[in-house]
Amino acid sequence: MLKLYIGSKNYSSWSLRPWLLMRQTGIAFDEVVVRFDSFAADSQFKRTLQGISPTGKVPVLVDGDRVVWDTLAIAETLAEQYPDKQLWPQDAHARAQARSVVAEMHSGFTALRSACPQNIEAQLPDTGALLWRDQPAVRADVARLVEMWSALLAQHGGPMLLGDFSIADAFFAPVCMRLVTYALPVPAHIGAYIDRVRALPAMQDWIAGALAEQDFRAFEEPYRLQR
Ligand SMILES: N[C@@H](CCC(=O)N[C@@H](CS)C(=O)NCC(=O)O)C(=O)O
Repeated sequence: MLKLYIGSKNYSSWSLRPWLLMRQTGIAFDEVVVRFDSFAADSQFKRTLQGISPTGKVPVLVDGDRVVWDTLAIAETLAEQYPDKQLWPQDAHARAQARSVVAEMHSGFTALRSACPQNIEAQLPDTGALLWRDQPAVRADVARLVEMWSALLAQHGGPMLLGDFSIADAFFAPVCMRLVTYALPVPAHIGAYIDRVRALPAMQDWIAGALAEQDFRAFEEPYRLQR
């Protein structure tokens, strides 16, 4: 059985991506949650991952003696291993688009990622309003998302970015959650896409898991002093 090591569901945006991909497409796996305590060398988190993850980070996929770390490598490995699940779109043109936006997410959107860390249980609209007012780089990241998602939804007709659910939607799911947590302004058709992602059964399961954790990790909380 495949084993997926993930971090705290409330905070770990990278973990959400492969978990959602596998759960939503029916790829069976055992989940191993390594909740964040800290990322110090002697933390429980790092000690648990020792000998499993060469980077000491999550997510990590373990398949027998094969270890795959880093979300993009995990997604590609699963797509190769489960061709019938069509994790990438079937059409070569759509697949090239999906790969491009996934790579763009994997290496980019740094302003949005650093200013608006994932925090599913929190509601931070006032913080979001200040970030929106003061950080042009955050506004630029959101503008790029709106442009990208609008074009893909218009071209492929929805409901997901490339038509059916694919790796692309899994990669942007944490961004959808951030836009909600920080109440960043987006047009109605983008809000509707975000709602469809949040309504995916697997996404609902992840959100329920995140809400059940009830941890407060100060190093993941630039904007709150307590829960
Ligand atoms: N590029 C990696 C990033 C993974 C990552 O940064 N994971 C975070 C949790 S969301 C982590 O494990 N951080 C521990 C640390 O930085 O020491 C991927 O795509 O999987």
